[in-house]
Amino acid sequence: MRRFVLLSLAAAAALAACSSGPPRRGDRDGEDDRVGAAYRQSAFLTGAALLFVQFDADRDYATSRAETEAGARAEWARASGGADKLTPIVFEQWAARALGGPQMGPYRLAFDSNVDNEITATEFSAAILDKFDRYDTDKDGVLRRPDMTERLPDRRGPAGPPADARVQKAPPRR
Ligand SMILES: [Ca+2]
Ligand SMILES: [Ca+2]
Repeated sequence: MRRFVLLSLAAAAALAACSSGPPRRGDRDGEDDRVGAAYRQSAFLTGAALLFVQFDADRDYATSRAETEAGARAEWARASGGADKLTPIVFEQWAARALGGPQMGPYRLAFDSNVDNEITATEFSAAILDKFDRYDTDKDGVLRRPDMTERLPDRRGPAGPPADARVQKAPPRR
């Protein structure tokens, strides 16, 4: 059973920008096979996954909920610089550094739960823990690398998308 989750357009764009990005159909069958194989070995990773990897304090390739809570507190301290709220501009600056770009999810509105244009420490941690719970599909309280990556579909499969169809089913939205 193939499972598609995640992914923002920005993540796909970032992937496209790297040297081993999505293939173009080659002129020769051999080239097409080679590029197709590389494409099938590619995977998506979200900005949230970057945080969860960072939160793995004991470096056991598994991020527990406790590590995530501690990591969210530490990240709040870095993002806020001691302020009690994040303005949109400050959030975008943090997102650019921590998530890989201002257009990488999770987006600001996923954090600003009361939509008052400011993000409090409580909102910040809650949004990150919400992401943790959504990624933790088997509900064992731990995220491992396979919980955070998605393989691209085989573009040449019978039901596969065209080569430029980079986005699969959207993640659950808040
Ligand atoms: Ca760990
Ligand atoms: Ca708010």
